[in-house]
Amino acid sequence: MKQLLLGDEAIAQGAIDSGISGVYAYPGTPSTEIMEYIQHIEITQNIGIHCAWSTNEKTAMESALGMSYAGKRVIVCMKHVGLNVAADPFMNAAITGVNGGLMVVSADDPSMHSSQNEQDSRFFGKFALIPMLEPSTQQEAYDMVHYGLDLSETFKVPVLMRLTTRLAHSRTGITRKESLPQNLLNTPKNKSQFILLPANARLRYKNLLSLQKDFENKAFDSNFNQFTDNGDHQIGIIACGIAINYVMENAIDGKIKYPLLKISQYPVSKKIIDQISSVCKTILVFEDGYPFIEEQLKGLISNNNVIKGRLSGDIPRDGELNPSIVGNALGIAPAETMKVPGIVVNRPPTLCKGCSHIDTFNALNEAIKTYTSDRVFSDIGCYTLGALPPFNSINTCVDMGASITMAKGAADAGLVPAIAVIGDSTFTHSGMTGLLDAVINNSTIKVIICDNETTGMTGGQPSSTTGRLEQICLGLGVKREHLKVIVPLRKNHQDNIKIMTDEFEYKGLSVIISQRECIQTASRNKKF
Ligand SMILES: Cc1ncc(C[n+]2csc(CCOP(=O)(O)OP(=O)(O)O)c2C)c(N)n1
Repeated sequence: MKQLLLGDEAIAQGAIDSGISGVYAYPGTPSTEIMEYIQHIEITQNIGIHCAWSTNEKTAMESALGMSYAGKRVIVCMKHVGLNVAADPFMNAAITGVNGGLMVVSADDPSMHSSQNEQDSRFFGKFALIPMLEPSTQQEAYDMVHYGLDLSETFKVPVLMRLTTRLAHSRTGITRKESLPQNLLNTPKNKSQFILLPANARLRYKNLLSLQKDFENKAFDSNFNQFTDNGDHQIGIIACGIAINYVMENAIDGKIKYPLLKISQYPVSKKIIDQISSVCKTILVFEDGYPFIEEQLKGLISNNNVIKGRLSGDIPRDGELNPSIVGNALGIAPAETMKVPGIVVNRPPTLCKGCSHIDTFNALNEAIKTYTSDRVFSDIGCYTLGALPPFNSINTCVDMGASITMAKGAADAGLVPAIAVIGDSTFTHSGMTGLLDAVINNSTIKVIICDNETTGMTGGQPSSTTGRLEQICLGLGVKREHLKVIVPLRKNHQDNIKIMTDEFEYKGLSVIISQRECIQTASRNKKF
């Protein structure tokens, strides 16, 4: 019987059925539903799968590596920018290798539906020199978790799965496999494998390099990669992951007349590319994200071939692909059924009615009036909407944690006071170390922590700070007399302005915790 699952849920179910003992993750669209599915399914408790949120992607990656060290299967999930945060252990996990199977799932967001950039995680897989999988359907996503964890245990390396928003967030029927039992506790036989002292690391690196041909051969033999020579050699199509669907949506009577190479397992080898480049002079590459394959093709095919894709300008360089873009590039007119009717009108996001951030920004806008309005360094979360009217309160939003550190840098440059606005989850994710820098320097920055007791932007996951935020700040060395807690409510407006104004005048570090539960989680908890 088929089970109707989102791409993210298919990965989660695939992981459960593959015998994982744990999933580690920090929320981030479009990856969040993987962890949420595992947390909410009954079997998780019955068979004891560890599934608590991590404080950030780096702690998630390292915990997963620890679970793999102990011999168990594990997945670690994040959005693409999360992989930047996890990059240090991710890169080094390729050198240590793994013991129990370890799969890293990174969900990319081309078109930036809910992200600051549209970086392509496939570069990280190539950078780390590990095998990579890119599902084109939810069924493949499910199957690839089994396959990937086996591959990871065969070669004793982490395996990266890269997917994109459309696949993560659309549903189809999945046929499940039989469930595997969890691995037994079993630490590595090689006692130096995980000790990356230079002498060991050099050996480990040579070992990783020696596996590259095997990874290529595996990709060549893989059922996830397929070549079909459909006869008309005028153009050859290479399509990766979800893009294969956009090609097939342009099929006439279910058929594409050009040779088609589907790539869903990496590394890309010359052998795979030869299949198509030997029969077609012109090759058109469809890949969501960056021109990852297109760039590599130059080194893999002859000078006589013509490569078309995002780099050549035949396909837009940015944004996600869709059936019309693919159809246009193939010279196929869109069918009437493929045209998107203009009934969905974009509307700008706004803070929820009754959101605590509204009162925080209203007070901040008053308190800052005696200074120039160019000094509020913000961060990523619901409160980033303070950038929009009617607030227009913030001047920056770059990456998680950057509010405090950018404010510090600006204060070091003489822009005092500099103000940082950061959410509670973002604070523990990557704000705490920046605050420690500011404490050590007694920087004249004013850190406003918008503590709504949840990770609001990604749907209300628990926040690591709840119930311990003041102690964390004090523990980091913030002075008691300059650690203020306010309640952002309209009735406290004047008091809150006064507290902010007084702290803005102080030449040194202040932290103001603006604390009121998120209106959404409060109503879910039936407090209203
Ligand atoms: C490295 C990274 N990981 C995850 C995300 C996704 N993300 C954006 S904001 C956010 C946390 C928001 O929570 P909080 O700071 O408490 O603010 P709130 O939305 O509750 O106001 C998350 C998880 C991201 N943008 N970057």
